[in-house]
Order: sequence, then C-alpha cells, then structure tokens
Amino acid sequence: MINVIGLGYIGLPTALMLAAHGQQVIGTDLSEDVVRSLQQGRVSLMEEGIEQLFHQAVAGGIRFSTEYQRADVYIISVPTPYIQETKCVDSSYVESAVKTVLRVCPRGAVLVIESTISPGTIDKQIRPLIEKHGFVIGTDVFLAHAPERIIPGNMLYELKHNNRTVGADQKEIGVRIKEIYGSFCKGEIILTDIRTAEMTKVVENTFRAVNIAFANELAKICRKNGLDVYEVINICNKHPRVNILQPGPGVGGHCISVDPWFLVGDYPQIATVTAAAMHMNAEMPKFVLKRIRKIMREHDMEDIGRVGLYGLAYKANVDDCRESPGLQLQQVVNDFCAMTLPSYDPYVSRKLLSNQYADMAQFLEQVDLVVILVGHDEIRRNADLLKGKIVLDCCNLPELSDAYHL
Ligand code: SAJ
Repeated sequence: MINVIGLGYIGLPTALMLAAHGQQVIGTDLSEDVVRSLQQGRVSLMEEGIEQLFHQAVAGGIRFSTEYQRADVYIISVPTPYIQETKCVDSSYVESAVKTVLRVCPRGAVLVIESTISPGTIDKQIRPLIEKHGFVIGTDVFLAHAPERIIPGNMLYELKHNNRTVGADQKEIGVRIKEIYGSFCKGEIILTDIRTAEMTKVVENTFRAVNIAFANELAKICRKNGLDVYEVINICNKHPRVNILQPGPGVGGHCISVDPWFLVGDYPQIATVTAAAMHMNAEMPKFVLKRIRKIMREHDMEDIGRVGLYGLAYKANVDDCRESPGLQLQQVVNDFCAMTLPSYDPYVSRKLLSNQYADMAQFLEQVDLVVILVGHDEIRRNADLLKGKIVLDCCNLPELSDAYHL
C-alpha cells in the first residue's frame, strides 16, 4: 500500500498514475474540500488527459482520505514555500507530514520525500526529527528522495516519459522505490544518494532560471541597440553548442522563480551568479512598465488606465497564477501610480485583481494598449480581435508580428 500525502499539483497526478498502473494507493490531503471533491469525482487540476487518468485510477481502486494511512510506502508531496526574507526553504509542511506519518506507519515503512527541498534539508531537518521521535533510520523507517520534474501544461506526458532521480540511503530501498515509479515511468530512473538527489532538483531549475535571465539581459541590451533580440537568439541558437532560452515579461510559477533562491539563501557568498540571475528575472516587470511608458509617449497616450494586461497565469495554457509576471507587473504599476489596470485571462475565472474582466470583448473595450504577458492558444487563435489596438507582445507570438516587443 502506498499513501500519497498531499494531493496538489504533483501529489495528485502521481497518486493517479500509480493507481492506474496497478499500485494500491490511498491519497491523503488535510483539506476536506480537496478530498470531498475527489471522492465525488471532481478533479480541479487543468491538465490534458487528467479526467481519463482519474477514471483509470478509480478503476484501479484509488481512495482519498483526510487521514494518514498505515502503508508500506509514503510519498510526501506537500508544498515547500520559500521564506521571502531569508530566501531559505520553509520545510515545515514536510516536517509536519513526516511527524504524522511516524504516528501511523508500521516498522520498516519507507518515507519518500517528493517535495522540492533545498540541498541538505533531509540531513539537517528530517533525520534529526525522525530520531527525536525515537525511530532508528535504516531499521525502523527508511528514507528516500524522489524529486518531481514534470512541467505544468504537459504533466501527464512528462510523468510517463521524463527521466527521474531516486536518492536513498540503501541500494535495496532505492531499487524498491525505482520499481514503484517504474510501474508508470518509461524514462530512465537513476539511483543515487539522498544529498545528490536533493542537489540535482534545485540545480535543474537554477540552470533554467540562469539561462532565462541571460535571455532577459540580452533583451535589454538589444533594446538599447535597436536590435531584434529574438533574431539574435535565433541565429545564435543555430550554433551547435548554443541554446539560449526566450526573454519574457518575468519568471513566474512556483519552481523556476523560487528554487534557485534556496542556493542563494544557503550559500550567499558563493551563489552570486544565481543571485544576479534571479534579480535580473525579478526586474523584468519593471522593464515592461518602461516599455509601456515609452510606447504610450510614441502614441501621445496619457491615461495609463487605458493599458490592459492580457494573461494573469504564469505561462501559456495553464491556470496557475503563482508568482505570475502579470500579477508582478500589476504590483509594479501600483507602486508607480497606485492604479489597477484592466486585465483578462481566459483560464483565470477567480477574481485576483479588482479591475479584472471575465470577457475578452468587454476587456478590450476598456483599453487602447494591450500588453500580452502570456501566449495562451486563445489569443493566438483570436489575434484578429486585437486589430485597431496598440499591442506590446512580450511573448513574441508569430500571429502578432506587427506588435511592439520587449
Ligand atoms: N520562461 C521564460 N523564458 C523561457 C522559458 C520560460 O521567460 O524561455 C518563463 C515562463 O514564462 C514562466 C517561467 O519561466 O513564467 C517558468 O516556466 P517554465 O516553463 O520554464 O517552468 P515551470 O516552472 O513551469 O516548470 C519547471 C520545470 N523545470 C525545468 O524545466 C528545469 C519542470 O520540469 C519542473 O518539474 C518544475 O519547474 C518544478 O516543479 O520544479
């Protein structure tokens, strides 16, 4: 029996995938609403194929509960926010999950931590916690770390096809956990120790953050020189050993904009490249506001209230708004002139901003300049609707080639 703890963005698809592939699974979440919805057959996660996977998992006997269960293996997939002030990981949810598992688990249970944690968290926080509760690690309970690597927007495909890392103290435990993930994962599952597994996860996201920061830096340099940054990157990327990512209005989501800070928080004297990259990305909404003001001047536009934000999600075709560039830009505008701009996102129905529209046509009526912050398929299909508007496209959409760019 596997008890998946935390039925959010990662825990839920993982639990469903395991149950759909022959594992006995109970998914646990402390939120009664989450559990009730799932028990009633409602899945709120917006990912292609999730409904079908849910039905397969139900057919495979998955159950949902607010209670922790007696199980052989626990997969802990709870949030690990970062603490703004210190830039360090907040592992309190993981710690609390581990404590609760210890109350119910049988001798010999394996605790697999799947949540992203900063390198060293298991040695510094989790092992002492388990020992403090009188358990001997390696005899009473076993530890493993299997960081997730899937990308929102393509989660189910990546769950099946990405390579994975499993870190464990004992090879046999690693092999056992590898077999469990191997029930659905067709990618290579690499076995290593726990500290290495912790480091790889954060390094992967840091690599991407630094590469995006470089693209953002290039966008600023090219703007100063009147060059097209996309053309420059495109040509550079024809070199066999160059692969620059794309500039954008900022870096959102709960991973790339967060995890690299763990390295900065733990190693402030050493992780200076990472710190500079994170600052570069965090400054992008300010750069977008500068572009908006420049374009307004070119068009003798005086009222910033006629500038509208298209896209509040953190990236294309998802509804997740955590750390989203749209919300960051609104914050920057607020600091600048205490005004909430009209905004719209087809995927975001809940009201996040006071001047947010649920209808594209109504939104467009309010604005003369539209800032495209997210390249949702919806706007790409309906680019015609923007005719007659001034457009600042921060996503370089081929359908909006006449627009202003970063
Ligand atoms: N972005 C750019 N330019 C780019 C690519 C992305 O500005 O060229 C922006 C996006 O618009 C978005 C942000 O970066 O605002 C992050 O988006 P993303 O698609 O790069 O990544 P996430 O945060 O959705 O998912 C990442 C993935 N990590 C890597 O690719 C190394 C995913 O595999 C991880 O599982 C996930 O973080 C996680 O959970 O850690």
